Amino acid sequence: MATRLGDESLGNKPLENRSSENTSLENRSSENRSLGNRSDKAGIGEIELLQSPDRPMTADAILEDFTHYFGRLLGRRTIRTRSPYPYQAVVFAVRDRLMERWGKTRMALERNNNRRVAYLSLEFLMGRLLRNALLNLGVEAETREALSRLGLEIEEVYERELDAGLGNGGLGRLAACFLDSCATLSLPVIGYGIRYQYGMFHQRIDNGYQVEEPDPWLREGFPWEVKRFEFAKRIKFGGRTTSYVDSRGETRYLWVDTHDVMAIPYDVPIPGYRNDVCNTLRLWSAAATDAFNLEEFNAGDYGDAVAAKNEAENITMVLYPNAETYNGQELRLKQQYFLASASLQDTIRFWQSLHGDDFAGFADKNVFQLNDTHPAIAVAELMRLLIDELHMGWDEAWDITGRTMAYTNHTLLPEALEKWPVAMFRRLLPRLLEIIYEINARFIAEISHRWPGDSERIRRMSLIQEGDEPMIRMAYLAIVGSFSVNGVAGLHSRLLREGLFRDFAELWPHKFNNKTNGVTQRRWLAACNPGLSDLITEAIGDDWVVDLSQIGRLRDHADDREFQRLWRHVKLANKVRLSRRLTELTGIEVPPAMMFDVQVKRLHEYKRQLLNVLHAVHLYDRIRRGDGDELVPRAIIIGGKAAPGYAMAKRTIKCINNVARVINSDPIMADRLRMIFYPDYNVSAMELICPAADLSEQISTAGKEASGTGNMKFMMNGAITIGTLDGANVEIREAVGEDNFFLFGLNVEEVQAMRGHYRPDDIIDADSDFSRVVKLLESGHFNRFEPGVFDDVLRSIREPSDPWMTAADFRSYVDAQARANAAFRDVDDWTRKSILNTAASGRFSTDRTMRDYNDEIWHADPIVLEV
Ligand code: 26Q
Repeated sequence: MATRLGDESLGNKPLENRSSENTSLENRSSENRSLGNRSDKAGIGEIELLQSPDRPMTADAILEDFTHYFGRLLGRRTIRTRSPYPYQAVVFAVRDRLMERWGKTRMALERNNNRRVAYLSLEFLMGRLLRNALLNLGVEAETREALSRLGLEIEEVYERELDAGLGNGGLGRLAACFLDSCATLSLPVIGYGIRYQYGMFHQRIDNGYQVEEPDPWLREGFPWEVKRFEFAKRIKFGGRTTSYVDSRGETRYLWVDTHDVMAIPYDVPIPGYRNDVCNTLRLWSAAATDAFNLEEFNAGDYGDAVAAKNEAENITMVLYPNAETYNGQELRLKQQYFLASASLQDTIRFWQSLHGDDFAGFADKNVFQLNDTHPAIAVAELMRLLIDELHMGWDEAWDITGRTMAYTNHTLLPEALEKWPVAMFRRLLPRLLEIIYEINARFIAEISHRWPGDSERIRRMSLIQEGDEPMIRMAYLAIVGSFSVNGVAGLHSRLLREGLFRDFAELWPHKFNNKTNGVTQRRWLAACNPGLSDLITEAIGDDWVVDLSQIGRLRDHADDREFQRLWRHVKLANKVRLSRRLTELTGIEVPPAMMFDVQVKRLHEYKRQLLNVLHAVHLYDRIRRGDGDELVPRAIIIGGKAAPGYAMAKRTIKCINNVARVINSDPIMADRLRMIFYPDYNVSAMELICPAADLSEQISTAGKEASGTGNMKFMMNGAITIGTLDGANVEIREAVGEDNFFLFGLNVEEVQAMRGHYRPDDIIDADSDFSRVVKLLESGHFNRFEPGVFDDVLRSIREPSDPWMTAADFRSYVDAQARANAAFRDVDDWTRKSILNTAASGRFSTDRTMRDYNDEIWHADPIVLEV
């Protein structure tokens, strides 16, 4: 019935050309592991090399391997600390140890025939990998020792690694934390993503303005990756569709005259924490089908041939730096389809290598988790592969699709919901458009059956939004094609059911569920905050590293004066470390005794960095007018990137920098108030920042932040949150107790109730502090020689239609800040609150999140390695 889907799956390629998979690791049966053992499995000889004995995990052996790679692979003789080579040699030494575990994990997956999860994401914001690999392997001390014998400090080597910034923010970092937790829980999860040649842009601040610079993170090579050319896939674009009736009288569809691109996988190892499991992140890179296109060469079209190669490779050239808004660029749609098709073909190829053409059990053994709608085209692509390439009937294919796809939503903002023009689909992916139309026709029939005559409902729920420019609603495609739809915090999931996806929740209530986000405590506490980590382990043992619920036992120490003193000592050391870095970056001195009041996240109006600025100006105003005696010295630290096309967000950065400049150059403020914009905020910056924070700013308009995960990192490191009842803040406050959280602002219902009769001017006029702040800003005090630069930003606050209702929450925010200020003055009590925050962070581990996904969505059995 079905034909075999080869690695270069083109229905019209002869079968003989598709035999490369027979040499794949996946095909090596576990019985054949002696040196030179031949087998005739699959009719083609395999020669399996005897595994060399595992490399010892000792300082001696690591040093030996380091020396080998440094000299013989990298061809170096002299160690220069600032060169990338010591770092690379360490990675190669560590990678040897990962390889053994990687191979064993792959064999176990094959042997156990586990249900497997493919996590499909356009973003994996991995950051640096070395420190976490050493931590998880348990060889940090040994590696430190090996390097110190060479006169190298391991910290300097860590610093030499560039961030793998293949993501924008929360959604991408969440995917990276998920991978760490899945490997640690031995869950059979493979991450599928894109190997962008340029990751998230670097941000430079020039006269207060953001300037974007490219991120050529692969320039010196990425020593973690392994190219797996043998698993390359062919991806089609363009062309047209035709149909014919086959010998059995069935209509078959062909997608022809396409412009094909190759997807080349690069694998990155994902080690679990001391469990010998090593999972895979498979990143696809685009390449031309034939680098040397013979026909075009022979025709003398050398230029055209090379230009075509360029166009193909453009697909994975750059990460789109948008967060929370989509913009309908064609290349972005190509990226999405490229990822979806390559990853699905890969999964099908793996299935066929074990089961041949029998797809009966496929849906029981595979799940595709869609990280937002970005890879949602996978719903239609799986249908296409099953129907067109494997010759399955519609019903059988739809059954498999609907039993394997699961969709996670990450946003409530309507402007962030992806919609692609039908016309663009017709041009780029004509066969997928046909399939989406067919899915929609059948779906609409289902609605009509359930609600006869309700044409308004059909219009609302249709996958196609009608109008001058008809659009495909990707979220609806994802919902219709999935068995599970989840939000990322309790409040967010409720709002999805009651608002954005209400019609769908009414139709399929069983699909909707919540999975509250988390962060991995291995990176976000153990690795980034060794001081606190050691202190915690001394108090309660080290089980928390793999079982964060244990951290609750810290509560018993919250009132212990000596423990409090040690806790403060660690926090101060972390603040000294951050303070030094701030001075390096900005030239500004920040006394570590100050309260470190931190807001780091993408710039967006809904996150309300402006509200933070209003408070900063208010403090400045109070100190200037001599009303600042009760104020504790405070450093307001703000960091984050604005999407290059988001004018208002970029103006906000300028505004922060200008206010900061005035504050920091006023001698009266010197020891009382500092304001810093942290340039080029990224994963590695957060590893330095969150251990040093006292106050965590989570101040979005209620109902707008899906979850937040920075809030969890700060909490875990003993910062206290000032925040609204939004996203996971709600659950953070429940966990830590209302006394240990500075709550302010309208809740979701109050925000909704105020719409329509919101009068910001009246609010400002009725509040003298607020009036003074606005007057200062509007007077040009912070933009003396730059008239008008803040007009748009300031106008937005006075707008009755301001969706973010910044003015509505000003008073309540300032009051909450005053409570934080008072609390900070009571050193012991603040320390107690800090300890209680860390102690209450147990629920916010991605280990818990991943257990929830697995128990309620995936139902995969853990990997069992051969003993
Ligand atoms: C879409 C189309 C075209 C180009 C870019 C995009 C795009 C890219 C990234 C749209 C959105 C994003 C990122 C969204 C995001 O990071 N959302 C955050 O997800 C976190 C993890 O669940 C939550 O904690 C945050 O609340 C949510 O804002």
